[in-house]
Amino acid sequence: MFFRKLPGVSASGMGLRLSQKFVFLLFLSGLVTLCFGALFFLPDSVRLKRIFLSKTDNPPVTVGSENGVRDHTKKTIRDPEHLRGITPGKGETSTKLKSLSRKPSDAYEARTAEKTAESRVPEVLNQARGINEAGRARDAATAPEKQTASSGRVEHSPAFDYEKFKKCLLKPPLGTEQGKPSDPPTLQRRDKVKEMMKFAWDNYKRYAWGKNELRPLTRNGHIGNMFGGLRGASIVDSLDTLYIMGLMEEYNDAKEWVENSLDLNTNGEASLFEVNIRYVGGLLSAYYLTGEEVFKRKVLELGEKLLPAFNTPTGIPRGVINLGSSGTSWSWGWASAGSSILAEFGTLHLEFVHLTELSGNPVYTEKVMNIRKLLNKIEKPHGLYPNFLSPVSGNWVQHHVSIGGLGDSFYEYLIKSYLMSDKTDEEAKRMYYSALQAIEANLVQKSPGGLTYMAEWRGGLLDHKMGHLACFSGGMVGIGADDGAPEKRQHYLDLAAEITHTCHESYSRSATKLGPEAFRFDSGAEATATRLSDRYYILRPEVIESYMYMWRLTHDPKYRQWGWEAVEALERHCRVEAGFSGIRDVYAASASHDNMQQSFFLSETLKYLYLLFSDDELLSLEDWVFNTEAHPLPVIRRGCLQEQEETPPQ
Ligand code: DMJ
Repeated sequence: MFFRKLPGVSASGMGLRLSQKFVFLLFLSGLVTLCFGALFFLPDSVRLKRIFLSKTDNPPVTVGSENGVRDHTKKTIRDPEHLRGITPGKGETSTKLKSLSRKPSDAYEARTAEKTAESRVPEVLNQARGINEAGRARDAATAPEKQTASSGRVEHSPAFDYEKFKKCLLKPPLGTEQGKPSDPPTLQRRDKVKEMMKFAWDNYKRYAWGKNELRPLTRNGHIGNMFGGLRGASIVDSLDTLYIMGLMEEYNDAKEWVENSLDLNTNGEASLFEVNIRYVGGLLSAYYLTGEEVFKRKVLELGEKLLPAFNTPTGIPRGVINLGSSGTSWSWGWASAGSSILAEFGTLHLEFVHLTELSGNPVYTEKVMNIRKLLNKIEKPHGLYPNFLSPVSGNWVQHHVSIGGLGDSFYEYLIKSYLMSDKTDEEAKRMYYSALQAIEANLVQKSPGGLTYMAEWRGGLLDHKMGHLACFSGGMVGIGADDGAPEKRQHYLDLAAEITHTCHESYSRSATKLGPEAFRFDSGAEATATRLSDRYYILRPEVIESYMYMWRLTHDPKYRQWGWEAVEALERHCRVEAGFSGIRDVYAASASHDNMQQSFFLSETLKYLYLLFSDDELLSLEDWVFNTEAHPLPVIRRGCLQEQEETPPQ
């Protein structure tokens, strides 16, 4: 009817009067707005939505880790050479099912699948409280200062007092010649590790200064796409290692670079997890060890840039964030149905609590407590935590459970949150021990040859494989042994020792005496890789990490001996003329190198080796917890700090 020419009415254009045209345009714009608005209500999977809406809701195609650091950040299409075989879960599920054994109580899976389909709405409603809180936290994230000023909720504590903090440490802390072992052979070994660090560092400095990692064969730098335009990952990851080893000239170069060249105003797409564990963790440790203000300034600036990642309906952050002013975030393209990864959003707690500690701004702790709250509340299959969770609905997306890649450091951060709180964070403690109970009931297995291992769980089916990444769990179970039920202390110590033994077996059964990326316990295999794609070693630390913890807990000399075997193997097979390199096949006596000196080699592998050959006072476990990148963070002794507040300076 709008198009009909009315008799006796002067008209122009399509024969409509001016007022009619106006009404028509009004209607049309209303219609367009309505259609656009309706897009928001479509499920994420609808293509139309992906075309029209911003990245925040949609995975990009090519984001991921290029340099093969973690399983779950590696599914990129950019560097296939490095990625081959580093992607558990990718296309594996169906082929594996044949070899998997069924556990008795898997009716749960069917029940949960039905339930997820039928009762999504009520579940979402159940989480309404969490969502509202996430919403509040979201506001704080986008305008932390405004929030601080206006809400009255955020109290900025007085500026962090470094001197008072130092007084609360139990062991004489810092300085460089700490932890020197009194027996000459151990000291010699420690010196050897220090020499390895200097060699790795010097070559990085010479050929790759300011880049993220060194490529030791081609003698150049590697940037990758994990850190969103941030540079110098090897520098930030090395600060604390250089410092505790007393490599002061090198440490000073590193500090100067952070001061003058670490540019946080980048616009790239970064892994929230990797930036957190390496940059935030590295800068925090450097600050706590040295008291140098520059590290505090930088880490607080960086911390603020991470906050927009939490802008989701549940407050569960997405995996990828733009560090620029847009602050958009999205899920990894490879993570099913736009999900977030347990090991990523579950590995923020330690660093974020310390960001609050240093800034006096509670927003960081609120963010991670909100994650904890949701995880605590949500129903868990057999008490287990699956690896994929929707940041939109707050429901599990798949039922793959792993203590290795995708899950690993979430469990680690539960027990370490408890320890870092000076054993006051009872919720973290409860969650850790009940997760461990579920892991023991469902995943811990004994091989026919008597090796204890942690299998993976795929919706009730066991995959008899253990990843190198999962070998951190020997140390984790060990450090938690003292704080569970007293009657279980010995049991946990035994379990920790058994897992560490199995991981050592995965090393000693190879020609190079280095362990593969994943080893299996089926089809006659016992702690060996059966697939070509699992045979590589990229200078990972987890096995040595467990040796270090087990040494500290038991002082059984075998752990130092195993650590030394690893040093010899690294020297023989990974040391090349211009640094250290990963190798492609641990079962081949003559190595084929992958041309990458990972930053975690300097931050973790060499640091754990150095600690293994040092006295226990160096970064005492009473005072420090290590983040998952081996950056030491101090136990927060609230009582002592408060006492210090009350005591007037002499
Ligand atoms: C490191 O970046 C961290 O240890 C992380 O938690 C797991 N993987 C690598 C080293 O293997």
